[in-house]
Amino acid sequence: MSFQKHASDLFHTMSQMLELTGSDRFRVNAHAKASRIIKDTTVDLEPLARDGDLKAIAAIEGIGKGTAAKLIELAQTGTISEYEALCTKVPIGVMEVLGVQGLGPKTVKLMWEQKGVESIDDLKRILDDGSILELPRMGEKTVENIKASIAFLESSGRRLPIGIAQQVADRFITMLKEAPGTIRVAFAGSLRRGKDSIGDVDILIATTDPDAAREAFTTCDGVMQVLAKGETKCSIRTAIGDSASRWGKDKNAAVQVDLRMVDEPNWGAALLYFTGSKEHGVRLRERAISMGMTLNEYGLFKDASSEADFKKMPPQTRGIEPIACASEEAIYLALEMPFIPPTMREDRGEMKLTEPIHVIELEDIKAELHSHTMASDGKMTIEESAAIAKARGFHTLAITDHSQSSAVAGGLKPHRLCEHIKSIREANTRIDGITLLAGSEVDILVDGTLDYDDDLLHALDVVVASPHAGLRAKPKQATKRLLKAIEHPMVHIIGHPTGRLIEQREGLSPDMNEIIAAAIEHHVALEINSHWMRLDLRDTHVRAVVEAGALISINCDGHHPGDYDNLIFGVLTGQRGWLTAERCINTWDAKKLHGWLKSKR
Ligand code: DGT
Ligand code: CA
Ligand code: CA
Ligand code: ZN
Repeated sequence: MSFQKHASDLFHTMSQMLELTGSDRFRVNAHAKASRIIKDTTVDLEPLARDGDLKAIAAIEGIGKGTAAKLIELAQTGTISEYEALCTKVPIGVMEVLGVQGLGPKTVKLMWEQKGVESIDDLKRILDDGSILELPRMGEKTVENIKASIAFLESSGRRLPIGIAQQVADRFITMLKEAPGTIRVAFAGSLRRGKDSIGDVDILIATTDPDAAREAFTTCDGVMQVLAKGETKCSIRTAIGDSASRWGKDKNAAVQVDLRMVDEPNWGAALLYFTGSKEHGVRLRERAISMGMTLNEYGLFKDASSEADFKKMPPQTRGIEPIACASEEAIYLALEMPFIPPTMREDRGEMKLTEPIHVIELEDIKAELHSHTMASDGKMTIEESAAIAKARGFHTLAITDHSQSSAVAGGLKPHRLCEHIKSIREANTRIDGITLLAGSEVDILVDGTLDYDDDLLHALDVVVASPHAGLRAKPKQATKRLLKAIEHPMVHIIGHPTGRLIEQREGLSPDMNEIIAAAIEHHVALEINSHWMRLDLRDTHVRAVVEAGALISINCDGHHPGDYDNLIFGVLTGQRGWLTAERCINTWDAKKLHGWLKSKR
C-alpha cells in the first residue's frame, strides 16, 4: 500500500476512534478532513515526510502543522503515537463492529457504552435477545439490515462456485425478462467468462422502462439489502436460498448482484465492457488507441477526443457516430482481430491470435464416460441415466460406479461388480439408440495401485481411475501416485486428477508437466470433471494439457439426473484452457471412441 493511502486510512480510523471515545466534534472532523486531503492531494507526500519537511507539507491547502507533524512521525517511525494511544482505548472488536455495513460510530458508541458490545459476537447476542431494540433510533428495519450485513460479512471473502452463481443469475434474468419494457437482458462478468468461482453476479439490461426494471430488481424474492439504486446501476445482496443447501451452506449466505442499465443500440459495447476481464478490456482499449480509435462501454469510436472527455458527455448528446457498438463481433472485426469468446478474455495470450480458435462447445459432446447409478452412491438406475444421455444426443454412456475401497460411496466388491457388468450388458441389448459401456471409477490407492486386480479391470470397457482419499499428500508423493495409475495399461481416464473442491479443499498439487507427459506417452485422457464443486482439471491445467497435446475427457460424474446439466461448466472450463473439440475424446464419433477404448484391452 502506498504511504499516502496508508496515512489516509490511519487518519480516517483515528477520526472514528476519536468519535467512539467521545472526543469533541472539532477534533473528529479535523482528522476526517485530513484523511480526505491526504488521499486526494497530487503532492507526493512520502519524500517530504521522510525528509521532515514540515513547511512544505503544511503548505498544502487544508493540512495544518499538527497533521504535518503526524505525517512526518509516520514516515520516520512507522506509526503515529496518537493512533497507538487510541488503540489502547478502543477494543479491536469494536472497530470490527464499526466495519458492519450500515453501522456508524454514533450507533456503535451507544452499543458499546449501553450494551457492552465489544465484538461481532456481542452484537449478535443483542440481536438474538432483542435487546438491541432498547437503543435509541433502533427499529425492526435497521435490525434486519444489520443482520443482512453480518451475514454478508461472514460469507464475503468467499467466492461462489459457478453452479450456485448461475442459479442466482438465472433467477434474476427470468424475472427481468418479464419486467415491462425489457428489450434484452444477459449476465456478464466472470460468470459469462465461465470462471470456476464468482465474486459477484453482473447483469446487463436494455429496457424502455428503467423504473420497472429497477423496481423488479430491488424487490425480487430473496433480496436482503439494497446497496445502490441509481440511474444506470443498481446493486443488491440476495440470499443464495435453495442453492445454499446443495453447497452445504447456510441459507442466509449472501451474494451481491449488480444490474446495469445500458442503451440497446450499443448493447455489444456494453456487454464487451462488462464481461471483462478487466485485463482483457485494458488490452482492447490499448489496441483501439494504437489504431487511432477509442473504445469504451458505449462503442468503438474514431478518436475525436480523449476517452476522459468523452466519458464526461451524457450519451445522448455525444453525437459522435461509433464505428461499431451493436455487437461484440462487430467491435472485434473493427479492431482487426478474430472474435475472442468470453471464456478466453483473460489476457492470457488471446490478443496475439491472428486466426480464431474454435474452442469446444456444449453441442460437441457426444458421450458421457463417468456416471454413477444406484449400484453405488448414485440416485439413478441404468435405464434412467441412459434415457437422459440419449435425449442429449449422446451415442455412448459408460456406467462407472465406485470401487470397493470407497466404502462410504457404496463401492462394489468384485463379485458385485461382476453382476453389475452383466446388468449393464443386458441393459445395452435392451435399450436402443445408445451404447452402454460397462466401466468403473476405480480408486487410485495412496500407493498408486488400483482398487481391483487386472483380470477384473480387463473385463471393463472403461476404467476411470480417480484419487478419493489421501488428498493432503505432498506434491512429490501425489505425482508418484498419479503417474503409477497413468502407467497402468488398463486405465483410460484419470478422473478429477487433483481432488480439489472449490473454496473447500485444496486437493493434490502434482507436477502437472510430468503428469501430462505421462498421459501422452500412455494414451490416457485427463478428466475435466464438470461438477461445479470440482472443475478439476482447472482451466490453467487444461491450457497446459492443450499446449502439450494430451487428451481431455469432459464428464458429468452424474449421481443425480440433474447432474447432466453441469456439463456446460466443464465445457466452459475447457474453453478457458483453449480446448478444441478434437482433443476431447467425448466429442469423437462412436467408432473412433470405441476403437480408442478397445486399444487398451
Ligand atoms: P468477480 O466478480 O470478482 O468474479 O470478477 P468480474 O470479472 O465479474 O469483476 P467485476 O464484477 O468487478 O466487474 C465486472 C466487469 O466489469 C469486469 O470483468 C470488467 C468490468 N470492470 C469493472 N470494473 C472495471 C474497471 O475498473 N476497469 C475496467 N476496465 N473494467 C472494469
Ligand atoms: Ca462479477
Ligand atoms: Ca460486479
Ligand atoms: Zn465419480
